[in-house]
Amino acid sequence: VFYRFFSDFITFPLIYQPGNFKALDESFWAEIFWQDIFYFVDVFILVFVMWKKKQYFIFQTIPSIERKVYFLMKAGLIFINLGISHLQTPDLFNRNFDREQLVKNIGPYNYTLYDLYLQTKTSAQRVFAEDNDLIEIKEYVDSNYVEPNPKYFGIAKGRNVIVVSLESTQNFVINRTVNNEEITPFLNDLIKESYYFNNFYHQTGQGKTSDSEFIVDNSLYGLGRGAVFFTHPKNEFMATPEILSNLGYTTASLHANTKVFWNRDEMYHSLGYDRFYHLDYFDVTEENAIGWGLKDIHFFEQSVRLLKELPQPFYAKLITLTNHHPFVLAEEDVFIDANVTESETLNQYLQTVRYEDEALRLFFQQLKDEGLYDNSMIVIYGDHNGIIEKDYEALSMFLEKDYTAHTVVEMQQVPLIIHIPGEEGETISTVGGQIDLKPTMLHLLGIETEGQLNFGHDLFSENHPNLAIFRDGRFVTDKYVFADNTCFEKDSGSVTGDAHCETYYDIVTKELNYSDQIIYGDLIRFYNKDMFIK
Ligand code: GP9
Ligand code: MN
Repeated sequence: VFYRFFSDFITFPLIYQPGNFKALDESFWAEIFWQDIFYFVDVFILVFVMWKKKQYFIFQTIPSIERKVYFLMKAGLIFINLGISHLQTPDLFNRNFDREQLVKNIGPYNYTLYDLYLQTKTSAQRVFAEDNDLIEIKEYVDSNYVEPNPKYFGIAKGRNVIVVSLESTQNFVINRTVNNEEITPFLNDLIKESYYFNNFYHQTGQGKTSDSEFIVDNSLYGLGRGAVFFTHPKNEFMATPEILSNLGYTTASLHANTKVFWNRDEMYHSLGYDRFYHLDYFDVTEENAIGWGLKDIHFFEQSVRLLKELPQPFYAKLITLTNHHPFVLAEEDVFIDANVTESETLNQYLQTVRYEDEALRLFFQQLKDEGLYDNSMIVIYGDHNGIIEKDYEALSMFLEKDYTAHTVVEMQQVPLIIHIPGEEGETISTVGGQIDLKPTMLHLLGIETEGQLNFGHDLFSENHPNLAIFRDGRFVTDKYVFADNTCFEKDSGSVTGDAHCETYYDIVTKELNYSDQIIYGDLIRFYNKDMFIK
């Protein structure tokens, strides 16, 4: 069931965040089928036979020597298996973030043991880390720094920053219609007067929304296993809120869910948020809530009241919720008839996205009414996919594309809209991802980022590397897409020679592993902070 929902294998760190699982109830039941009972048929048969035919079962102690031989042979087999896998795919364990390949090569049982080993290893990593570990990484990051584009540097200087994280919002909904009606009429208009990035990807892993928050604020990758918000909330970071807070901004996060969800209350301290407006600050009633909580329209409305009270300039992040799996809406909130695909989930998704768009329209109106609009920069991005693997085929059909690994990568595109009132805006096709947002935003605010430990690059820079690395090792460049161990041409989607992708292979592995080392080793604590705030 976990794989069905997340297209991923469970890892040990996830087991330590059961608080989140409770809220996933609804999604869990939506993904469980009655046929799943057949997985347990052997257990039923065994219990039945044990009960009826007791004579078949003789319980006796195995002699110690036989036990030893058994375990030795078992261990031997595991090592042979791992050895063969290593020979076949030498990079397998160096790229252990690619769980799909890992499980294919060593099998689910060995994978579980290996994950346990990783769990032990990474837990000890902080203790053994030292300042020298940071030097090589810092050199790598410094050598990849790209200069901001002077045309855009500082164009939003002194403004408030309103970051809106759109739950499960993928880019394919933009400029698309169902039954001749736009799915996102407001956003379609907004992008005409904003910087709209139409080649922008989410890079989240198992930490989903929390990963997107982490990546956006830190310009580091989320972890390959588990969610940083849960595993390393006490680490030292140099996140955007902390940097801005030091420069006199008020920093806040607004989200109408319990404060402990994704361990936000703890993590936000480390990221430098001065204030966290969580569930307790919102007025939630039976009428204004659905599914996971406060409906977006009400969330925005109540948030504007809170924003009005914030000392300016502020950096405020608003996280929406209604467009969350399983995408349920009250009848009065259905603004579009989207019964257009085989998949009921996808149809519902199109409707909840349409609702979210309406909520955004009203939000902008309220910002204007309250005098918060003109002096702000509004950054809107999608946190991660909403449509899961089960519905990829239906989605491919809806998009009129073949269902291939290349199409699945395309589905990982999320919208990024940077709206600066007074600026004309343009559509920009640079290939980038959430990791790029920190330097991009800071440069727009006129704040230098050279010397910071950012793995991303300013999306406006003329030297942006045009590379988006996904947490599982897939990647996209301006010409190629690497997925499912295959190299594709980006535009045509046809398979091309591996050599085109191989050039990026080392960079990708290096970046992901360096970023992990920073988090597991808590390496930023060794960073000389005077160097990064200019
Ligand atoms: C929960 C919200 C959704 O507070 O951010 O989390 P998700 O399941 O999308 O990670
Ligand atoms: Mn989310």
